[in-house]
Amino acid sequence: MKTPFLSYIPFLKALTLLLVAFFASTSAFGRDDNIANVYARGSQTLNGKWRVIVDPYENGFYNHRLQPYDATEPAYAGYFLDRTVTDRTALQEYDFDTAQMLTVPGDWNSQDDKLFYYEGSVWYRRTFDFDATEAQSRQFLHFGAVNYEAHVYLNGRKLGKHVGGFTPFQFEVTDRLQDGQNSLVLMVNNERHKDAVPTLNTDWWNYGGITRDVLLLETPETFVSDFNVTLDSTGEFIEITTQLEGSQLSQEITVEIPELSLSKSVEANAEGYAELRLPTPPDLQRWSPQSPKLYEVVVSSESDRTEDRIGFRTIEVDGRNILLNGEPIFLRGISIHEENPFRGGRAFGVEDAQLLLGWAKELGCNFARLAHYPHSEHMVRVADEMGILLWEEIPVYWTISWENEETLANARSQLKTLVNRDRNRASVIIWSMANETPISEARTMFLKRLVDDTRELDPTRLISAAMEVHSEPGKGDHKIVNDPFGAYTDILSFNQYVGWYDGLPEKIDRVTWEIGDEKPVIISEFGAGALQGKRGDALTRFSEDFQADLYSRTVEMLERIPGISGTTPWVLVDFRSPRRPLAGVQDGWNRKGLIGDNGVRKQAFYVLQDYYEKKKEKANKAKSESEDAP
Ligand code: GCB
Repeated sequence: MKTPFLSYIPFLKALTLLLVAFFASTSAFGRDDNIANVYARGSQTLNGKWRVIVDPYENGFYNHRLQPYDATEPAYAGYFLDRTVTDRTALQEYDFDTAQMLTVPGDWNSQDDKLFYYEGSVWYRRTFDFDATEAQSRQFLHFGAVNYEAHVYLNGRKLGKHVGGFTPFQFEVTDRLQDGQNSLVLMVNNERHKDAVPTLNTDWWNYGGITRDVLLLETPETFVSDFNVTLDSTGEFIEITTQLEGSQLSQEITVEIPELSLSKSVEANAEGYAELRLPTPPDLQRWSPQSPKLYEVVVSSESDRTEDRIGFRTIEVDGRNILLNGEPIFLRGISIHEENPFRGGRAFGVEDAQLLLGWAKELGCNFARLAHYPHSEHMVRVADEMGILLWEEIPVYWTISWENEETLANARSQLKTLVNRDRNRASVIIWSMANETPISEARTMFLKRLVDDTRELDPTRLISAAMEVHSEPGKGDHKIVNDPFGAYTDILSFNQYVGWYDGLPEKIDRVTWEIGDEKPVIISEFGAGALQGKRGDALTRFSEDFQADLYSRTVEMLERIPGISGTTPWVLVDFRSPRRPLAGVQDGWNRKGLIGDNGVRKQAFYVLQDYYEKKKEKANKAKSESEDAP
């Protein structure tokens, strides 16, 4: 018996829906790799005022049967169509043209009191003009970061979806742009999920929104999409790799460092890839915190030219020592959350980076831990300029879903994007895999996978993770660092809170340390909460006096730790955290900053500054003695 054609229709509809959903999801992450150094490209900024619609029920995304509007193409409804109401009889329940505005980059929580606690979806819309006659051949949309999930639409059609709140992503839009006005719409969702990276529970505020730069980039048809220029581990060679993208892949590539009168050409292979290994010019000045020398590097092909400012240095470990340019260095560090206390909310720009890293400089730092997620590219570029070594990390924090393959894929993708973004930055010396993760076989295998990826992507830098400290029952004064994950890292780093979460500060004077393998040691966190201006004796919790006493004792203790190579106390500035409700003291702020949320330095700031000054003097003395030695 023949089946009547009509009975196939629901099946065909379902199939179409499935196919569309499949194609929508395969473009889910836009381009695989981002274009290197977007700031050297011709671009139009899409920062500024965007129209927004707060959509807690996601009415702009789903119909009343909870089917996504963007699963059919063309879509018949959905806020991303950005329809304007032209007819007074039309029934339309949204209108971007009259909606409220927010500034991009910027989180929504700190721009509107009503959104302070909001975790959910917000639609963003911005229109912009594009002049096809003036433009280069190809256009790409670049987002510095959107927290946490972004569905991106251009002129009513979906470009794709991106997951992960702190890493950049791009879409090619060459064939999607219209001559004249264009409508760019994002649905941004910052809900927390158990299986996400980070997971549900963190000690920082979950700022939502388009939190970093948005740019419309242009390139020639075939262009230099990526390059890496670095000193090899011996310091004898400059190693260069470049990648072309487009239809003319076999081109001559030229790399120049004009200040060193260096220029070399090579033929890219059929895949557009080229590599060069050049003897280091004898007059190359190494990058270091004392002398953060950057060179202009130009990479050109027959069809394209791009550039960057790059420093050259080596970093390695030798027993318990970290060697920068072959010399042992003590890392005088500080941990930093990417927040601007003056404006409130997520920090994002060059000025923010100068403010935060300027404070670190004033403290006497030569090192900073960018906690607990990738900070903006501006932070890393400013650190390159200012001479601050960096530890960078991804938000693999506390209780990640170690057994979930998707969670692992998510963490791997965030790490890869971060490494690709920053591998030309001399300031970055450490990639950190995780923070305070509970020991288990599944956890260690998860992190080991991240280590393997990182070593493959970037064999030139050191690997670490902020691990935890343990004590045997009844022996609380004896601290042991023996996390099995330490076997895979180059540095043993751990957070410890003796005197704050673990006893009172006098305990610091008593503790003894047993630290695993013969590797350099970094105390990646210690600290105490203090409300700026609150006074008391050294035992009064949340007083500046308590915090200063804890710092005095801890810096003395550091000197008793075998192999200590540096520290990044917790933390430069007070930062927002929902875990800190104590009224009149915390009021939603983690108060462990050395600087209050009003920008005023606390007493402990000066204790650490003093310690760093002495460490610096000691290092200089040792250096001049060794130089004087016969
Ligand atoms: C930690 C975490 C950090 C917290 C800090 C604290 O160990 O790594 O994210 O903010 O302690 O203040 O408790």
